[in-house]
Amino acid sequence: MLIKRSPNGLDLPFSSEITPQDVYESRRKFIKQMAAGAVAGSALWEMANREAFAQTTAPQKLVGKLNPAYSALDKQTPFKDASTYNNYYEFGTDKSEPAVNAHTLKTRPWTVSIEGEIKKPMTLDIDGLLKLAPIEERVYRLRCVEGWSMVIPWQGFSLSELIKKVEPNGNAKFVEFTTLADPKQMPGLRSPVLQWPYVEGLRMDEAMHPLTLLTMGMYGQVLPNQNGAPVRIVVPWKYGFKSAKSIVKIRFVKEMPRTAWNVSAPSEYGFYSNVNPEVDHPRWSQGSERRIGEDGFFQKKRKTLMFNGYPQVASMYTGMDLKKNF
Ligand SMILES: Nc1nc2c(c(=O)[nH]1)N[C@H]1C(S)=C(S)[C@@H](COP(=O)(O)O)O[C@H]1N2
Ligand SMILES: [Mo]
Repeated sequence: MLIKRSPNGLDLPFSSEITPQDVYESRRKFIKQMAAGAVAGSALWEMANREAFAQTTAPQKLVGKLNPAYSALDKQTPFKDASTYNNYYEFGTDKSEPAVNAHTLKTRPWTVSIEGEIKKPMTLDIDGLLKLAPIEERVYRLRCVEGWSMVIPWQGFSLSELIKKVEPNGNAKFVEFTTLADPKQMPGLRSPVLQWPYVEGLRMDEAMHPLTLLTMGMYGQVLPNQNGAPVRIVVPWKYGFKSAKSIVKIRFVKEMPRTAWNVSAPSEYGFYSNVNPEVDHPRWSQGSERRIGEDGFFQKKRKTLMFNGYPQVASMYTGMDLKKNF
C-alpha cells in the first residue's frame, strides 16, 4: 500500500487518513471471503463466522481536521500501545487491566451535568456535546507521573468552547471534574486505592487555555472505554492524572477542588501537577521518561521537558513558586 508522506513531515499517515476503522473493515472483508470459501460446518468456516460475529461492535469513526498549531511532531504511539497500557483504576490498577475490564462501561446514554457558578447550567448528552463545536485532531504528548509518556492523536475541542457557552460568573475560580463511579460497571471500585469518585480540577485560566482539550476520540475513532469514553479531558502540560476520564459532572467553584490524588497523598501529588523535571516526586526523579512503544529496554530514556514541552503555558505561572505549588 502506498503511504503518502504526511504534511507533518513524518512518514506516518494522519490517523484521519488511515483509521483503525479501515484496518477493521479490510480485516472483516478478508474474513468474509475466507468464510465464503470454506466448507460449511468445517473448523475454518466456524472460526471465520465466529470472528465476523465478534466484530459486530465496530469502533465508531470520529474524525476532525488536524490543528497543526497545537500538535506535536513527535512520532505517534501505536494505537495498540495507547489502548492496552492504561491507568484507569476504576478498572484495576495493573496497566493491562483497563483494556480487559472496561467493556462493562456503558457509554450511552451518558450525560454530563454542568453546574455551579455559571449563568447557564445545563445537562448535555454525548450527541449534544459533539455538536457544541467543530471536532479537531490534536496530537499531544501525555506524560504520566510514573515516568512514561505517549504521543496520541486526540479528537475533541478546547474546553473553553463549552465554558463560554455556560457563562461563568465572577465567583468561578476553579473547575472541578467528577468522573463516573458505578460499582456495577467498575470492578476497581471495590478496592479503596483512591477515594471514589475520581475527581480532578483546574484553575479557571488553565481550564480556559486553548490547549485544554475536551476529548471524545483518539486515532480517528470514539474513545476506547479504557481511555476514558465517552468524554474526558486532556491537559498535556500536566501529569497524566489531571486528565480525568469518563466525566459526568463539570462544576464551577470558588475554592480549589479536593482532587483524588491530592487527597490520597498530598505530599506526592500537588494540585498543579505541572510536568516539571526540576521537582522530583518524593520517591523518584522526574527528570526523564520512557516513551511507550518506542524505546527498547536498553534505549536511553528521554529528558522530560518543562511543562512537557508546552512553553506557551508558562505565563500562567509567572510569580508562582513552582517548587511550592507542585
Ligand atoms: N477516572 C480516571 N481518570 C484517570 C485515571 C483514573 O484512574 N481514573 N488515571 C489517570 C492517569 S494516572 C493517567 S496517566 C491517564 C492515562 O490516560 P490513558 O490511559 O488514556 O493514557 O488517565 C488519567 N485519568
Ligand atoms: Mo498517570
